[in-house]
Amino acid sequence: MPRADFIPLETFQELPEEDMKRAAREFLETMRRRRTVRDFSPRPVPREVIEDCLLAAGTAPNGANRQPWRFVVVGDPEIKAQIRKEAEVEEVAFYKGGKAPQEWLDALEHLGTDEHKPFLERAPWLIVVFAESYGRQEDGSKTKNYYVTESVGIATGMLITALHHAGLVTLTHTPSPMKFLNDLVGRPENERPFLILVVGYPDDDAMVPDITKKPIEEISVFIE
Ligand code: IYR
Repeated sequence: MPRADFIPLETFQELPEEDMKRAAREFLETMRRRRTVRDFSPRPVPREVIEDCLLAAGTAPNGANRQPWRFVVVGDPEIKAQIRKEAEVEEVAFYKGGKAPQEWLDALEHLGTDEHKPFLERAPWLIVVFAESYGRQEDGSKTKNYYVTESVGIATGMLITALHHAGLVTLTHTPSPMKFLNDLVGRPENERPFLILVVGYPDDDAMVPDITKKPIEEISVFIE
């Protein structure tokens, strides 16, 4: 790769310390309102909003700026129904077919999840996130990507944050294995399904588990 041109950093905005503290606290409050939701409303969400949130996700830092992600946004009811059907086959094997170890089922118990995934049809959009394991040059030869999992994980986190900020709810769904998604949405073999992000409005009577997040002492160590 030829060296990029370098330009002055003109987008950085410093905040006075008081404003910085307020901004950090307010954003914490915004993020504390985010909940993973499983009860979706069928209300439509404009495609434009999804596109802007995807562009926000696409600003993520990533290995060698390869941007090794591909977001397949499914609104087509028939494709959604097929995704639900195939995901539920895997989920039945997981929950009922003895595939999940008892320890894993015990860990999920408090969330009340099961093999039924109606949200895959009911929510207006499914964003199938693919990780591009390697790239292809025009002549067909492979190019390496770097830190693919980290990069796609960061971009997905930013996508979830952008959608929450836009007033929507999401569910990160990971049927396993997910290879069926390549065929259903027509992605090549160098792209690996990462997760499905279910996006929309919550149902009026949506319920969420009464769970808490760890406090600062449990999630951090400061060495000053
Ligand atoms: N993929 C299954 C199981 C599942 C696994 C974990 I780890 C969760 O946090 C939630 C569910 C499902 O979607 O039900």
